[in-house]
Amino acid sequence: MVKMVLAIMISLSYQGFAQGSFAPQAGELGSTAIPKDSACFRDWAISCSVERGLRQAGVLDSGYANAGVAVYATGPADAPLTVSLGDSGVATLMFSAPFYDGEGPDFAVFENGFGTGSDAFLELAFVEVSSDGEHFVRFPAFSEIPTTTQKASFENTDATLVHNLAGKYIAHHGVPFDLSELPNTTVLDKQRITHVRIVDVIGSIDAAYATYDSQGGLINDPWPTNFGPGGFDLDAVGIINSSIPIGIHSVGSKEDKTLFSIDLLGRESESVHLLQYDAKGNKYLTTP
Ligand SMILES: [Ca+2]
Ligand SMILES: [Ca+2]
Repeated sequence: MVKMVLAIMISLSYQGFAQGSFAPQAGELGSTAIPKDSACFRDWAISCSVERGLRQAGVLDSGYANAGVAVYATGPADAPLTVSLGDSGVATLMFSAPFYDGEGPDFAVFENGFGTGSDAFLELAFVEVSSDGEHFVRFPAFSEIPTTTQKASFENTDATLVHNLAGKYIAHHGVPFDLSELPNTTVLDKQRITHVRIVDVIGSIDAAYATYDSQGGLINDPWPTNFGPGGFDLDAVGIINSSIPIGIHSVGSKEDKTLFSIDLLGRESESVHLLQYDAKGNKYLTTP
């Protein structure tokens, strides 16, 4: 009985900390954040194009966000090297190979938020994917951030209040996205995704500039952010369920022999064979 009461008290106090329905910030119990160095990442963006948004939507002479360059969103997560999108700015990324809806999350998006627990500065963005570079389908985003007063330019956000929005987690911690959470549609092949598009959430609760979640609710995000690094700061997109084809990677050389590892299933681990070739390309040793 004592144990049961204790369990209920712990459960109540845990829920007491969490304001919202979703997973908490990186480092907190139950967080879904994926550290950038996780071995689950098999591929990273190889190209990124950016259409910057204004520093402040509705204020034309605010100019465009200009911090960073698009190439900072390619390769592994390495914030502070990020590209700032500005209000409703868009980044479109491509990869070494298509990726697919496998078990669990299929890719993750990295931003440069900072802070700990529920006290973190976060800038949010919608995430969309495409299998033809033309039709993009948006992940159903959820925001429970109260919308009674505008979140100020440097105000913090509790990660438990948002789901399926990039920027939910602090720098060097990826926000996972699972293709199985997308609606089925004939314009998207979930087993062959080729593009990821990131669209900045403006964050204003003024209906003239507001952006909305999948339930039609306003998303209240720090705003205005009228400066060069305004809006979502994209660091990287890491792919988990990549269909990188059979890989042949040089892993070193020994005397006149070159060593390769061959990834026969396009997946890491179990099926790696080590082959050795001489300088003429003749195979002379295979290890299982
Ligand atoms: Ca999946
Ligand atoms: Ca980066």
